[in-house]
Amino acid sequence: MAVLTPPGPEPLHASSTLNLRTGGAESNVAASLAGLGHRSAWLGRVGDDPFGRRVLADLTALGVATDAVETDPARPTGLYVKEPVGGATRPHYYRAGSAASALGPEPPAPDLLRAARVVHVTGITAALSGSCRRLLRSLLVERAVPGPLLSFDVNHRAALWRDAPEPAADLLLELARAADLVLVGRDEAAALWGTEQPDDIRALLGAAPRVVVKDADIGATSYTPEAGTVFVPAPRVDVVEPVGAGDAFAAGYLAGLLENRPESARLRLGHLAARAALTTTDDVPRMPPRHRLDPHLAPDSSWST
Ligand code: KDG
Repeated sequence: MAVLTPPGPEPLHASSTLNLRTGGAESNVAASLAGLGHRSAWLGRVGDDPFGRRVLADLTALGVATDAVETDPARPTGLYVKEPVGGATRPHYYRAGSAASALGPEPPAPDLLRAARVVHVTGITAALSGSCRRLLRSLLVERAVPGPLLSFDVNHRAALWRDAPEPAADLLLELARAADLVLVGRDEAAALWGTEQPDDIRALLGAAPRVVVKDADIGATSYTPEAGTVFVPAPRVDVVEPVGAGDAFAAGYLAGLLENRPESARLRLGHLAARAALTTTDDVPRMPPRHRLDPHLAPDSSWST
């Protein structure tokens, strides 16, 4: 998506300037993974319009392969506008009928998907349209593309589900239970499923072999067959803006997984990547270089880089 943001804390209606950036959960993850030194590609759809060209240029500049992105001549690029509200950010979405909402029902670029080690999808895509929901069911539930580890970030965005014919809670639970790795916020599990304790969330997602429960500035708990239960507290951060922190965490955790690092190092890399996102108003943070991050992945190392 294209992202429009007022440059300061002023309300949107009083703003005379908007910054143009690129965002969207899945492309944020791809960009942060590239920033951490991994090869990544984004599979999405943009319109044949200036916003679409900007999205492709930004992602390419960030090191993300966009060769398999489809350009739709008939639908516009999705757009969202971020409004600062108090210390929080309210998103305004302009994406009904967007090019991306016409993704699916078949998985795009199946050869590219089959060749990947990890395919990461999120619940935001499930909120966009019926064909997007069928696409995620096909990938996760029916395993249309066998091979890669299927990673799913629940990413519940209530504003996007308002007009959906299916309740978010049921579908997101079905998709999460079908994934190989689930990333979920404790607050979103509470809001969606009324389940708040990490152990209970893990139990609810029973069939998923790997679950990471993120608890904001408290820390993250992972449940995996190899390491059992591992909790890593979050570093202290002076937050500038939280948008994109979950995506950066996912990228850091996935980078640690791709590097076969111990579970606590995966969570630490997730926290360090999230910290980079929390200290910028851009949805995609500039990742610190690996030689500054890697010394902090050992269980007893300090957080300061
Ligand atoms: O996770 C960050 C996303 O919320 C942001 O990039 C916008 O993808 C987005 C969405 O639809 O909310």
